Amino acid sequence: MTAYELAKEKYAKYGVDVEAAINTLKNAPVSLHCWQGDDVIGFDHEGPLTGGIQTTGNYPGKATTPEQLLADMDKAMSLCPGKKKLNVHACYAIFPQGEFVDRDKLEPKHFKKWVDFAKERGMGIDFNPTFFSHPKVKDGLTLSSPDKETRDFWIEHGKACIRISEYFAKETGIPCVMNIWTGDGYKDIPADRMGPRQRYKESIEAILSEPFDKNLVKPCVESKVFGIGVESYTAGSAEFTLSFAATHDGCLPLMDNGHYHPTEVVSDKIPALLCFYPEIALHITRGVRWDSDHVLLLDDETKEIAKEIVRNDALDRVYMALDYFDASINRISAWVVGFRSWQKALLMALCTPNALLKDLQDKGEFSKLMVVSEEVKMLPFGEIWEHYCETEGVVAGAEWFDEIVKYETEVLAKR
Ligand code: RNT
Ligand code: ZN
Repeated sequence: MTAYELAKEKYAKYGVDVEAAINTLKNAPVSLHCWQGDDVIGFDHEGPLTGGIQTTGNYPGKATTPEQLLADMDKAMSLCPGKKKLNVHACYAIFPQGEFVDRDKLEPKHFKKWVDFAKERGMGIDFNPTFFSHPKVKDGLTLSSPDKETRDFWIEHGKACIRISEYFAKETGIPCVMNIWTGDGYKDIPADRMGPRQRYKESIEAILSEPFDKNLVKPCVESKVFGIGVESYTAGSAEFTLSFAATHDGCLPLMDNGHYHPTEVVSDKIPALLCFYPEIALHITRGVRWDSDHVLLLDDETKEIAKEIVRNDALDRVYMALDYFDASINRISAWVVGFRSWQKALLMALCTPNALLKDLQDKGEFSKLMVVSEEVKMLPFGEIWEHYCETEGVVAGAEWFDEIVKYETEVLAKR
């Protein structure tokens, strides 16, 4: 008997079907964010990243052209098991030499290279209007600005992004999740908290008035508790976005687990939302003390988030996307560590005897529930992970990093 077969038997004793778990995971898409590859810069402007988010670090070799970024993503994905989807920001438009249009005038053709890339690999694409790093961000505000011209520019951008999202969905045959996040807010105590939110609401409504097929485009609103430079107030707070999504048909709430007070956990919010929303979306990240967007690891809350999706049978109701950006380490390894960590968390959740544990809870057998929960943690998960990686054609151990070192020497170091 192989080590894998022995491990599988141990799981079976708890009623867990490991093969079924692996097959389920193979069909659950996870969106890989293009912006880890170039520190959230994109191709449509020269300047730095501004607007309530920040990268730190200056590790050499970052991608500065579409060709480099696509090659780097390819490398990262080749080292990850599981089903992938691309997550693209509008600032990653690819213009032919010498051509440029501003964000309110973007068209599907500016993303054709992304579509070609995705189609060749059988992947879908998620999309994000980019409401930051742009001169039209006025006093830190976009869709909630008191200035009508500013709002109108960004509404036009949002509408253009809906058209592009629909194009992605039609081309790939896979629905496109389009996430609206802005850094709109104030550094210091606002004199008016409702005005900006009222304008934000009307602006998002104007964007969503662009006609689209709800089966193809899944617009989301992402909340945030604060951002760099907007520490005192954000227009798109948790209550704002949740209420917006609840009252606008076809609009999903998106929770980024870096966007809450440090003792709040998204794992507990997922089942609450699933009682009301047919579908929700997530940005999976790791905050260290604050919304620091560190690389995702297999830590307790990551495992807990995966558990809530899996044990509520909601893999087809929760759109999962990674969202972090570390410029201080090899960016490709950052992608891979995060993606693999999330795969591990999902596989662990799928290999947990969820039905048994729920039953113990419902019967009020809390002593046994605690005992079994703790013993289950000792099951030989490593063997299952190794087998899963093998069937996906990627290495299970840390040797994948050798590939990164090779790529760094042969490709990144020459940039
Ligand atoms: C920022 C939000 C947002 C961004 C991306 C780049 O705090 O998390 O999702 O990270 O849109
Ligand atoms: Zn996010």
